[in-house]
Amino acid sequence: MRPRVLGGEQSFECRERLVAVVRGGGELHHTGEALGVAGSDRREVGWHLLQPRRLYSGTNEEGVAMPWPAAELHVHIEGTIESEFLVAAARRNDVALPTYDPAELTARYVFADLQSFLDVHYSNLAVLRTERDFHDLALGYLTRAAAGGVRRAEMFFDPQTHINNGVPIEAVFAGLGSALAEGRETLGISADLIMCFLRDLGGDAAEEMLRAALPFREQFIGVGLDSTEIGYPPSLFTKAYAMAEVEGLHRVAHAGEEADPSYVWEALDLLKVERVDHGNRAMEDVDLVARLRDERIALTVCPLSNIALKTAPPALRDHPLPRMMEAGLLVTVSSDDPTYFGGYVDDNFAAIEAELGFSQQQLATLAHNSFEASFLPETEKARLRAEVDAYLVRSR
Ligand code: ES4
Ligand code: ZN
Repeated sequence: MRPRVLGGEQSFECRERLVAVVRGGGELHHTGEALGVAGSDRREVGWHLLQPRRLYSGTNEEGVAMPWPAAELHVHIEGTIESEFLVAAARRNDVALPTYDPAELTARYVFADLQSFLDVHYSNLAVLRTERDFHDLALGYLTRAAAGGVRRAEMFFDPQTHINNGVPIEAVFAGLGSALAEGRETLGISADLIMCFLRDLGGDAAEEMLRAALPFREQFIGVGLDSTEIGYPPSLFTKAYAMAEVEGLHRVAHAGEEADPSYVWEALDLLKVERVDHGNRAMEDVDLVARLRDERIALTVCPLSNIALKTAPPALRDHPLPRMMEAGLLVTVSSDDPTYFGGYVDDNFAAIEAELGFSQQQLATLAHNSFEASFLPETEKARLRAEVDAYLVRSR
């Protein structure tokens, strides 16, 4: 058992159990033990954190506590790299780390702002070298996400980082693609990829990246924009997003995480985004709030990320999430980079319930919104919203 206390001034305490995702005889198990899976049949797929069930306030038909059914619309697959996985991949690929003690690595995940996080995050990614690394990373996340109630994941990945590390783009797509297929088959989780451009590499690099990814067009459903925000406004990426639109790709972008509302306006007007990632600072501009509300543009808010990166007040109880919902915005809750920020989607839901005092009805609205704002077909959205309704009835 490894207790983990979320940082800052939060009183919310989240206890999790570190669990290995183990494959034996073709089946996936999540367990800290070998589970009787013997010898060469056993392979650790990844290390992810499983939530004990007692934090969940709803139940299944048998009365067993269960996490809310939800879609995760804002998760960077690279940000799910648990320290144990990081160490295992570093050893396997002969990549140097500052320490090989997973607990020590995790203890260093204390950040002053977005950039101080990105520096650690991108430096850690040097351990990802092979198709297997990408497969194991994504399958570990999907296993953990499914255990936490995620029915649908729209996952960001940063191919420019891996290409710059000397990894062939084929290995990235092959590893992620096979993990998604396996997740669908063995876990029943629906998942797709959104390719992010690194904004600090600029617009020309984004266009070049998109052209290089077009042979793999069927393996991703959209484009996004991440990394350092301030100084790299959406306007730099107008041409890359226009190319993406021609290709029939969905368009989202991080905006208003650290930078002012003009970045959100640009993302809407110039990039024609269908969702805004974070978007917290949109609340500073009443005209922008009205536009987002009227056009039903979703904001993928990440409460534990905001606390960890100081893009929201230090205590979760002061988070703007309730005000965003009261303003009529289509708000969803996601984990962003769960390894670094202290939790997965279900942990974010549990934290909101504990610290913001959200009612079951309010949590159901967030779960509903997550499916509504997803890129799933309408029939799938309706089926999953009905699942939320059934959960709500049992949770009262
Ligand atoms: C990110 Cl929290 C956040 N913001 C911007 N870019 C990112 N990449 C990974 N996490
Ligand atoms: Zn993000």
